Amino acid sequence: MKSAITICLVPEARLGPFVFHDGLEKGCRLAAEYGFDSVEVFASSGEDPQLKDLSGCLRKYGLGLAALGTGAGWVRHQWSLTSNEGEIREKAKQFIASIVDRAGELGAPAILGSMQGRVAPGEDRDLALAWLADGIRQLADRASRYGQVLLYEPLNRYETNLFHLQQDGADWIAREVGSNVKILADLFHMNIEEVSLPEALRGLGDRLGHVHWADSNRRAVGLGHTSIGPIVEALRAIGYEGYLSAEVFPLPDAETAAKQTIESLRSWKLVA
Ligand code: LER
Ligand code: MN
Repeated sequence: MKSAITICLVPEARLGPFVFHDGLEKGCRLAAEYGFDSVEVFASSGEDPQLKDLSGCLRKYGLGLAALGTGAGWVRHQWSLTSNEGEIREKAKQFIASIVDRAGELGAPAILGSMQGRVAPGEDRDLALAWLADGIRQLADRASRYGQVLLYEPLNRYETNLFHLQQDGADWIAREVGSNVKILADLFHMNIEEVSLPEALRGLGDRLGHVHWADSNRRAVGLGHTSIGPIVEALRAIGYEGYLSAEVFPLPDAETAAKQTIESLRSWKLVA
C-alpha cells in the first residue's frame, strides 16, 4: 500500500480535516521529510493557480499525487450534483470536470465527496439519485480519457442523506452508474455509520479505490479509539494496494499528525 497526506490550498477550508494548510511548497516539503509517498491536494478549483506548480513540486520532492479533492465547489459555492436547480448541477459538473482534467494530466483520480450533495427538502429521492448517476457517469467517462477512475465517497449522516454505508454506495454505483468508479472508504465516516469497519471493507473487495486513513475522532490514526488491527487484516485480505491518505485534522498540530500517521502506517507494516 502507499502513504499519502493531505494539503489544503483553500483558505475557506482552513478549519477542515486536512493536515497541511500553509501552501503547496511547504506541504510537499514536509510530506517528503516525514517519508510519505504522495500527497492528496484540496484545491480551490481546476483553475487554482497553485496547481500550475504541482507537478514541479512533486518532482522536486520525489512525491506522487494520490488524488485531487473536489469539495471546494461545495465549500466555496454550495454547488452539488444533486442540487434541485439544473444550472447549479451544471456548474458542479463543470467544476468537477476541470479537476478531473488536472488530476488526469498528473496521472491521478479526482474525489467526489461533498460535491455529491444531498436530496433537498421536499425533493424526490429517486430524481436526485438519477441526477447523481448522470453526473457520475459523465465524470467517470471523462476520467477514463486519462486512464483514471472517479472515486466516490460515501459520507456520514451529518454530511449527506444519499449513501452512508460503503455497501449501499458501492451496490448503487454497480447497479445505476456502471464502470470506472471506485469507492473511497473514509474510516472516519465509517466509524459513525458501519456496524463493522473490517467487514465493510471486505465487502467492497476490488471496488475499493482509496482510503482516508483517519481515527474515530478524525485525528491521525492512533490518536482515537478505532481498532486498526482488524482493518489492516481486511485490507490485506482483499488485496488492497492503493493509497492510505491522512485526511485528518492537524491536531494537536500538523507535524504531530503527520508523524503519528506515518508511524501508524509503518508500525502495521503497511508502507516501508
Ligand atoms: C468530507 O467529510 C470528506 O470526507 C471528504 O473527503 C469529501 O470531500
Ligand atoms: Mn474523506
